[in-house]
Amino acid sequence: MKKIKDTIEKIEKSCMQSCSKAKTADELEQIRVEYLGRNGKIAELMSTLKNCSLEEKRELGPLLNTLKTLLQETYETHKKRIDAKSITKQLFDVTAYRPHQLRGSTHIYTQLIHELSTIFISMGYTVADGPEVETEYYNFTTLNIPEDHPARDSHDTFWLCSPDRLLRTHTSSVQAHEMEKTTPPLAVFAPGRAYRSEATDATHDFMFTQGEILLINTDVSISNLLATAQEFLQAFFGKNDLKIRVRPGYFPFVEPGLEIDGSCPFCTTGCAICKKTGWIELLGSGLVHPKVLQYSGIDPEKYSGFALGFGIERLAMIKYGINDIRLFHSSNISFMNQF
Ligand code: FA5
Repeated sequence: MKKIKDTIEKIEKSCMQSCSKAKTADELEQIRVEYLGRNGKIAELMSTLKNCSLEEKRELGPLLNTLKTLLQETYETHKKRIDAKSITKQLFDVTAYRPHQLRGSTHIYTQLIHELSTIFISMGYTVADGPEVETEYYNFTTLNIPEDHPARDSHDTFWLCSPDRLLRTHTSSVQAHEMEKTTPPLAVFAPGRAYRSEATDATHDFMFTQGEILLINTDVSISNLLATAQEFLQAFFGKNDLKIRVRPGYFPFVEPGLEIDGSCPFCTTGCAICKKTGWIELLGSGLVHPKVLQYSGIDPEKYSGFALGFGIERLAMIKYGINDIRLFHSSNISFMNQF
């Protein structure tokens, strides 16, 4: 009897030690078989009971049952420990990294907006944001495009089901929001998405990004506008000798309205990009119309300003030689990997 009790104690100790040393599921399984298996140490002890007296059986039986339950629980606890470790290893195995796997990076849209923001911030502008779901008032009316004005038709607007709501057709809609928020002087760069219900082709998309520049102060003149346009284009194309030229343009919210072309950044005598003209159409611009200032409560007798707008994809297409605007949101990995 004493011998059996000693054996019970020894088995308990050695099984628990072995379980806590086990590192793999296989090692633990071997321990389970050794102690709890059909021919294991517990079964062996149970079989010795048949040679004991009834009294001994009454005392040893419950002891053996307690031992069996304890070892079973010890085994379960260590199984959970080993399983959890192997899952963690699968999730965080740093050795799983192999060279040449695809790595994430910022999208070209993000890179362009960051690059443009850096240029304008260095020129003293702040970066502004505005809603893409807009009202007629901010997208058209405050920009001197009243109802029934033919300029509304040229914008191919996506009207939403909610009354008076549309997807903004240009980032000029940010102008009035900014003028209402801040008293002049004011200098903002507003990049963001614009939407037009147009058939798509290599240079037109139904969703594209624009950048809008608005500067309001006392005594703002066309010279300020032209100097800003030239400095911006030189910084963006990385060409200190890039020149600009001006043509008349019509936008109801500026007077006079100007189209600004840049000298071709790729040639001096004419190439395929500038269609052999040496010039590329780059920006729409002009001095802010007095009515636009009045809509936002700014006195046009005291303040003047200029606004300038451009298609961000179109500028990037010229800079990087991209031949189809639809690539920008195509999820085409070979295209994305170039940037
Ligand atoms: C405007 O949107 C004016 N808000 C720009 C402006 C701002 C003028 C401030 C004066 C003062 P426009 O419709 O021309 O103008 O568009 C400006 C630029 O957006 C275009 O030159 C072109 O680069 C880009 N753009 C216009 N429509 C699309 C389109 N469907 N897909 C891609 N880019 C487009």
